[in-house]
Amino acid sequence: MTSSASVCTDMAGTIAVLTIINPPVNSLSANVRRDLVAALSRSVINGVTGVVIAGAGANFSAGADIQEFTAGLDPTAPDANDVHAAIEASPVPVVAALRGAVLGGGLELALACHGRVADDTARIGLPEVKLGLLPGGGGTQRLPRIAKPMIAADMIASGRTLAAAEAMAAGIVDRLGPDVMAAARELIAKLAASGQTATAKRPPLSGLVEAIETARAAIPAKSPHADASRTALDSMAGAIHLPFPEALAQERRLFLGLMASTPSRALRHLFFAERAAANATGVDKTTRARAIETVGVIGAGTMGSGIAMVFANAGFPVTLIERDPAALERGLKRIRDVYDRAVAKGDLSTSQAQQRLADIAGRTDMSALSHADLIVEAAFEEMAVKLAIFAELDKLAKQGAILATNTSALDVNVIARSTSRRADVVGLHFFSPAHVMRLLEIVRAEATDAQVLATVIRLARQVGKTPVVVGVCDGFLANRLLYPYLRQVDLMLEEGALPAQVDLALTGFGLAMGPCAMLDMAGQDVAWHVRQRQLKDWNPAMRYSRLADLLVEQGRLGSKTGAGWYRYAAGGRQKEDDPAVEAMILAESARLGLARRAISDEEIVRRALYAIVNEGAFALADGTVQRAGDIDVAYTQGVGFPAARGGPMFWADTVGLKAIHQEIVALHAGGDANWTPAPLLKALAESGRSFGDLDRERQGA
Ligand code: 3H9
Repeated sequence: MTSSASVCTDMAGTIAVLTIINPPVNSLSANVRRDLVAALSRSVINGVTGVVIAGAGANFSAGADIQEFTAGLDPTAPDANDVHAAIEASPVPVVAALRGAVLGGGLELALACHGRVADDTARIGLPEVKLGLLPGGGGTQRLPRIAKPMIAADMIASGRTLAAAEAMAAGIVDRLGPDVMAAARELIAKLAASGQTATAKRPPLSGLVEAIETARAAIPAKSPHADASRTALDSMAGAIHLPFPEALAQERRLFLGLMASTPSRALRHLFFAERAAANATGVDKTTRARAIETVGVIGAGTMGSGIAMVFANAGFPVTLIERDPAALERGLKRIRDVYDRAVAKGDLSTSQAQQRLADIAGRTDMSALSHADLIVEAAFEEMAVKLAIFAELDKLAKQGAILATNTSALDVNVIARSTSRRADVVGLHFFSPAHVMRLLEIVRAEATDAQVLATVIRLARQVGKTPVVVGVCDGFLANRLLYPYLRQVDLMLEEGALPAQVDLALTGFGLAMGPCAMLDMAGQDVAWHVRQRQLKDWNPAMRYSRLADLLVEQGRLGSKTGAGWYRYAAGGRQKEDDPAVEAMILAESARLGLARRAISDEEIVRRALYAIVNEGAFALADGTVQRAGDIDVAYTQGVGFPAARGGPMFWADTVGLKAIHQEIVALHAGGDANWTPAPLLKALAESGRSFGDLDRERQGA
């Protein structure tokens, strides 16, 4: 055995097995590429009859080292194309042994080999577009020479991953079997007998033109990586009309262009921010998590039934509690309806739906929760109700059970302190609809145990949620930052804008929904309750608009009552502007003596989003949130902020904190305390640093 730092060479008879060792996912960093080329050339010089390339551990390779794209590519190391050229120049067959992740540059490496074998753990794909990139190591050129064109074009444009059997059917994998090394040896023997052909020398399979056009037409207009998908297909088209080396050079050029683009930088930022968000102070990979086998959910309303589905969808047996049998039945029906719709749409098989339904047991007696490892309370949002439930749970839950509340605003410390087991209490703030939205705010109360946090963080990922750990404060993270945003919206309505203009400006920026439509959907009464609470200790120096209160006074609670900022037809599905709302807004401006003025879309976007950024800086300073990246994850996954802009804090960095701070100072000069500049924003702006710099400094600390 010879071994360099990241590639180990073993001899199996006359075959050299080169194993990539670069934990955790064998990304193809500069040292791996360098060591692969060296190990390959050493093997050939030593007269081997074949070479197998494999990955150490569970994965072949998850592709290029994404960090390198930001840190800068090492010009002294061979690039991916150099590695692939060395493989294709090999006088003996080179076979890739695929297991686990075979993604991006990992698949490109395998495509440059003369053959591929896999076991059924292999997950094979070119997900580069999801990072705003395209396969830049020959993937757009070699895949269409190997895989069925429709599948190749779809994989490249959508980033979809194939299971091993699908990859075999598509022509990507030559042999499938449980023992990849045995399969690789057999394939080498066969290739040695028949002679191997470099993939680059093969012609593209026919039908590529049509496949590219089909894939192009299928790119969703609202995809955060639509540009990357289109560019990837442009690159793929090079396989049709350009000689291989020229097509490869074109691919490289297009790849480097995307790599430098803001959407790709934003999507790469979110990739790492999502993973970093799972790290909370005092919790790391060594913190022991508790075993969670059974889950209880209290409350079968919209939230509770959604939460029950989250766990049942991941295979956990769930006990769903509702005191009143009729309310329980309504909750169970809501769940059945969701599964029925999923079956009708072909998203679930009938047996999967039945299994999930069977995993949710409805009960009216809280004592049914005495064996649950995790209990999530999703009852009515009132402190007295929650305290009564936690008092009962304190008596009946087994020792070590995690007691979670799904409150979206109440003080989790107060709830925890009311029990005799404060360390076991945590907030789990799901976003509605709970079974759809990926964001999960994990609210760490003052006494929450590190093991409890570690458990719910791990569990969140297990059930397909993205956890962001936040501290206790009004609105936690996502909602807290929305409050000043919504205040600016109302103030701009008073000054001259109208709901449709505000919504269009912000959806034009890329938000999934404008603020006026969003509140109509969530219910104007929900926001009204929040404002009433906040008004109890309102800072009189903060301008307050009563416009939204007027809506509520008129019974315009949003789509559910047929009217809010808009009026609704067809059971709430069609919204239209309402002259009555415009008249109300104009009358309010007149009452306040405000001369209405034209407000540009740019001003709407700046004022609304700067309010989020400023509050984000306050939340970063007071410890509600650990990283600016956490805010970006929360906003892209919970609030519909466009991922291609990276989240509000990443976006603020692209605008420049100096400019943002200056404008906030100017707005504040008018005397409105809504615009009190966050000291942290000021400090960053004055020292020429960004929120990204702050995260890196905190990580290094
Ligand atoms: C590419 O290949 C471009 C080429 O076409 C052209 C080149 C010229 N690089 O997700 P996890 C880290 S672009 C660096 O938590 P899982 C990750 O940050 C690439 N780091 O585990 C995390 O670190 P930490 C195309 C990477 O089991 C740790 O590994 N490839 C990379 O849930 C564990 O990751 C992709 O887009 C990477 N490529 O999922 C694949 N991948 O522990 C991206 C992972 O410090 N990766 N890390 O937080 C994935 O989709 C998932 O990570 C994977 C594992 C499915 C592999």
